[in-house]
Amino acid sequence: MGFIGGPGETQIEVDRRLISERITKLSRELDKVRKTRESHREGRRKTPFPIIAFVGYTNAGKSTLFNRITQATVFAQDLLFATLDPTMRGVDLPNGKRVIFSDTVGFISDLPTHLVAAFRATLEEVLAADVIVHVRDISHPETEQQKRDVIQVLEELGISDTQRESMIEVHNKIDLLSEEERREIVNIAKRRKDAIALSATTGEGCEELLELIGKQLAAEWRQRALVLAADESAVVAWLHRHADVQSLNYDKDGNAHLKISIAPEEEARLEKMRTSATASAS
Ligand SMILES: Nc1nc2c(ncn2[C@@H]2O[C@H](COP(=O)(O)OP(=O)(O)OP(=O)(O)O)[C@@H](O)[C@H]2O)c(=O)[nH]1
Ligand SMILES: [Mg+2]
Repeated sequence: MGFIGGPGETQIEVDRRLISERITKLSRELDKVRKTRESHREGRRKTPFPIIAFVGYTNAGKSTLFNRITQATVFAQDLLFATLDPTMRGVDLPNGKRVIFSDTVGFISDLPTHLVAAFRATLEEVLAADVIVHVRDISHPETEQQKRDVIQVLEELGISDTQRESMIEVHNKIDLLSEEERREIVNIAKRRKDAIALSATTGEGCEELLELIGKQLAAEWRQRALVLAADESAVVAWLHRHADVQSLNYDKDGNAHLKISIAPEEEARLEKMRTSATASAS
């Protein structure tokens, strides 16, 4: 009994074989995830919406938060990749801005060395994120160590300065804390501009997270004034979808005078659109 190996195989040899089989299987699975993601990434780059990536230690509550936030307000039926990749979903923020949320694979310390590379590869799409949301299990006894591990992985991955500056920290699972601890954690987060205490399970604090994400996106945005000719109404419509239109007035000639706030990449698109329109008109 308990002896399931071939003739002459000791229990330790059997264990070793089973573990190595398990590792091979895991490697293969990670490889598959990476390949699928690579093929989707191409399509994703073309999405006109900013990407918000949830990262964090395993079990921190990323998927729970992802589901809570995206279930209430999902609009993604029309986006092809939403059906291809369940870890990406679209949401309208409270300020009306449309974004894509991305759930990622959780980080685990003491990963076997040869799995680390595969794991990192699955995380690479975080580099394409406009805002990184670091989800932490604030009720976990090792939450500080976990945070350090995650930050180290992100640094090694090579996140940009802008990503580092706009990173949001979610202190999740506050429902598991005592009343006193809870008050303290909530207050600490309130004093920081870049942190939110919440519970993905009860939903408490989730709305504030969406507001904060909206603010972080807007922080990189540029304010500008713009005059568009009467025949550029398509551009005005486009701006309503891709920028924050703060004011819009028409003069007697039908020119539109706008004050907008716009993300750098959208501004580049806007310039391109207007140049090509002028070129084809002349
Ligand atoms: N009490 C409580 N439990 C939570 C909360 N958020 C998540 N959980 C639980 O924590 C466990 C892990 O949640 P997941 O959302 O799967 O965690 P994850 O970060 O996606 O984990 P990985 O995918 O492994 O990286 C689940 O049992 C959740 O029900 C919370 O706010 N409060
Ligand atoms: Mg998950």
